[in-house]
Amino acid sequence: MKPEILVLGSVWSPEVRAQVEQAFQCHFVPGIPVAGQPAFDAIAGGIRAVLTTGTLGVTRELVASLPALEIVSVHGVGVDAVPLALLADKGIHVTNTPDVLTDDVADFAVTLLLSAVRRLPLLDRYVRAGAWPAKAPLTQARSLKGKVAGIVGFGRIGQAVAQRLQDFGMEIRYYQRSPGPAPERRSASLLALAGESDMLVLCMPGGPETRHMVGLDVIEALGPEGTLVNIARGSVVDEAALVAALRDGRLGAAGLDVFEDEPNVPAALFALDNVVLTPHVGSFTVEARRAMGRLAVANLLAHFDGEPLPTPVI
Ligand code: 8YV
Repeated sequence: MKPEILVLGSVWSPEVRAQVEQAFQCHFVPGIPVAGQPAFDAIAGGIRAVLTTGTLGVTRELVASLPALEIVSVHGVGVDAVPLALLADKGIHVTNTPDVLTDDVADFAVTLLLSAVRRLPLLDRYVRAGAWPAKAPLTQARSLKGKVAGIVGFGRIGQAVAQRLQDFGMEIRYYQRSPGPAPERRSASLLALAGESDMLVLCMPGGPETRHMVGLDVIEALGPEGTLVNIARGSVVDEAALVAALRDGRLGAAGLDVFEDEPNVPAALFALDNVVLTPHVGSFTVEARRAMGRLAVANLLAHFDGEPLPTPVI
């Protein structure tokens, strides 16, 4: 008998679907199922694994309704949508998909930074609106070269971003709570880093420990000439403070791929020329998503074959 698994979300490629359908008895559900729904209650007792996305994760309630659960495989590097302590207590494994998305996410952080600093969407709108032949005024942008990039969260993705920005001629500084490589580049605090940096790129993990780490004080320390890029999680920024600061010029510009209440983006941002908005697409390339899908499935296969998990979190 094939193990029975829940596959949550609607991001699965035909390749992933074919792989899981071959190895498992699959129940595809677009969102998080809720106990009490007859169709779910009928299968819940037999579910031994959940394959889920980084943003959906699993809820405590879902875990409580799956008595036979052995493993949660997350398609993504961030596991902030998964109650890790609860799952560890129950002896349930959790895996994620690190490394295979690092380069594409780092490329995207640089894309957002350049787009915000050089105001790419504004220039695109300028041309489309016929403002060029009309000689409408256009102000000059700023360079990256010679500026200080502050990286918050100096893990795999943060370091990959740093490497790229160094090649643009930027000076790299960083902050994270734990000591990291190149200690001479680590600022004493996030607030200090924001004061020392022209551009801040957020690469830290989400979750309760980093919630609203970037508040009004950090935003104001970055200042009217500063640029903020967030490819981490919406939860790491006090979004209301960010919107207000962008609106009244206390922060220069921002490039945002993630938001507090995805897919809902504060409507106040839509009217602002100093912000670039994208729909959580850092790893959204054919290559990264293919590799993430394969790794997420490989973790499930290894578990049921009794092999070591390729990329365990717990
Ligand atoms: C995806 C992500 O949006 O890896 C992460 O943590 O946020 C993204 O790559 C998501 O996990 C896709 O399932």
